[in-house]
Amino acid sequence: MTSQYSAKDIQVLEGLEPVRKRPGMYIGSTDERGLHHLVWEVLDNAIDEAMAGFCENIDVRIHEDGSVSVWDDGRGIPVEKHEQTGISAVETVLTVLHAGGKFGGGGYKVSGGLHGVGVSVVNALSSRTEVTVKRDGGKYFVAFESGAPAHPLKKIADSDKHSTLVQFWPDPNIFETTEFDFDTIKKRVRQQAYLTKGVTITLYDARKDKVNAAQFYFEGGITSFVHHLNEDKDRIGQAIYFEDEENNVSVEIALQYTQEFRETIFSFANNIQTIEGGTHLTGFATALTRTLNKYCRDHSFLKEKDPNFTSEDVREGLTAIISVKVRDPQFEGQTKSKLGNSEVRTAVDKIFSEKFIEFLAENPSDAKAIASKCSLATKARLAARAARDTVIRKGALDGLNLPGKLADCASKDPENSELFIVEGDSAGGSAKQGRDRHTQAILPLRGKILNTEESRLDRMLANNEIKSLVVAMGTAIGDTFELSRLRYKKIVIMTDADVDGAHIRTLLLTLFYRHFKPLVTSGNIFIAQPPLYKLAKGKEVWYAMTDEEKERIMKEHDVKGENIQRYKGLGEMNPEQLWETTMNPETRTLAQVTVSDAERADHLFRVLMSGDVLPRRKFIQTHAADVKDLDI
Ligand code: 0RA
Repeated sequence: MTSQYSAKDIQVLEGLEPVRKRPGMYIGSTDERGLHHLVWEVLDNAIDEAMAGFCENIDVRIHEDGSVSVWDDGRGIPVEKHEQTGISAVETVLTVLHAGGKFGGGGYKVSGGLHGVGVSVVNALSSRTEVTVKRDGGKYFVAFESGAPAHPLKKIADSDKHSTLVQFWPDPNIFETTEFDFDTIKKRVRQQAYLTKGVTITLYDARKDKVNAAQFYFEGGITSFVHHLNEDKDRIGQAIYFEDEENNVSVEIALQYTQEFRETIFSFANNIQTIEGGTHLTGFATALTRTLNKYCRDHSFLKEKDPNFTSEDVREGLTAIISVKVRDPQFEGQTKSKLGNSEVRTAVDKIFSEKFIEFLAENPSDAKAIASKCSLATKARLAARAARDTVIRKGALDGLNLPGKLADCASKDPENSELFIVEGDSAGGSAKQGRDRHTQAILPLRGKILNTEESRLDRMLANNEIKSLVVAMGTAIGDTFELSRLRYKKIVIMTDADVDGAHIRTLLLTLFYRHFKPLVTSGNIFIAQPPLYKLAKGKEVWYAMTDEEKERIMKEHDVKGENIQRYKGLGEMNPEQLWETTMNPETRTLAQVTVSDAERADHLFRVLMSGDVLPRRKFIQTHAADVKDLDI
């Protein structure tokens, strides 16, 4: 496909200096997440080579010294001289920002756009990087230190093989931690193996006391992924797989229904997970709804009097993977993880509806089981809405009056307004006194706001604490939810650093995740980071967020034991301290809540909030009369 592809295709854009100055701009952060980003970047390059059809094996290794290498048996990064830079292509790729050869359109058919910051970023953020390439009859070696050439490219042996090996030592001056996590990498490797049919990825951990290995090869690609996700679920019919290409968009979809209430749908564009969805997901959802409605009408599973299934109804219990490959992916949204290409919507819609209707026609018993599941979902939805309407009619969200406990801010501009949800009345009192009245509102929540069984919407709204929160936020809830009515741009959860605090935080996060998800995806939800310790010496005061920080301050400033106070709760801080350490926008740290890993979040909430499923099942059983008369 790319036989004339050579060094000249590689476009030279910028130098590496900005990367070391502002690493966050390129890899998001310098914490554990940012650190692993380096691995994703190097792995993505090898995966690209596999997607292009040139590589079958990839080995990822965590070495004994903590460095990481990725080896692949692809074509090898070109080693000939690059015309624009006068240095070899491989050195260009490693030292010039955005020189991956992915930007000229002459290289790979597709490549990851989101993580595609280029391997030069990895080089820039590593104290050492070594690259060994086998191709063109030779074995070549080149090394860099802090991004700068340390060992020029040299042929060190003859070889008739072709492969690329990139090994890097993350720079401890840049990263807060340089310790890689086997399970994090394993999860990623598994996911990439699912998405890249036929590639074998092996992962080794050679670190002392951590020796471990895993290998992934999925003949079935994303169908295997669906099987894996549904392992412990009660499945409906077989797993279905469709694959086709339309308008230069290649589309793969695997799906299977289950008896679950929740949907598990993951979408990918060029092997990058698109947490915020996008055009591939809307194309799929529209086609799924339309096709099932048509099929069920034509086969009288939907009677004349029945309303159509909603998109929600047909997704209940559905496990699906939608994976598209596009030449020029446009990533949008808050976290740049939403696919924007409009041609993808039509391609997915067309391919899926054609193949799915064919499948339903050829597999009537699966079709009937799916229709039955959708009808059940509709009944449950209507019953739940009736229950909620009753609550609302009874005045749950009555009076547009703001709750009495809310100490609102003076500003009416959401852009500069913040709502602090504070645990307990005493901390609430300190927060009210310490805050910036102009921009910061305080809503104290008393005690356990909810128990886990009460996360159903109508019961939630019957809870005064939640009701206050919903009214204060201004967005309403359920079908009437509107993000644009949010009264505060930032909603900050401020709880104690103890078990109760963690519980309340989890409950609130569940509430936001389940019923106000747009607030999470739009980045409106934050968690305050109050200090754990106060250290004092004479008139000087320091605050420490972690034990490590406390130790460091103790050593650096020679603070004796009795001058260290451990904060057990927010209530122990006076208003000035609370302001200074936790609320003052100039000095505080806020952790932004993102649904960065939808699968993990879903799992966490499911495990912690397993009460969510039970009451709903009970609820449906209560309405069994409605459900039983399904004559299918
Ligand atoms: C540019 C062009 C060619 C291959 C590669 C890059 C390449 C990059 C990486 C990164 C990790 N593994 C890799 N394998 C290959 C193709 C050059 C040709 O036509 O032979």
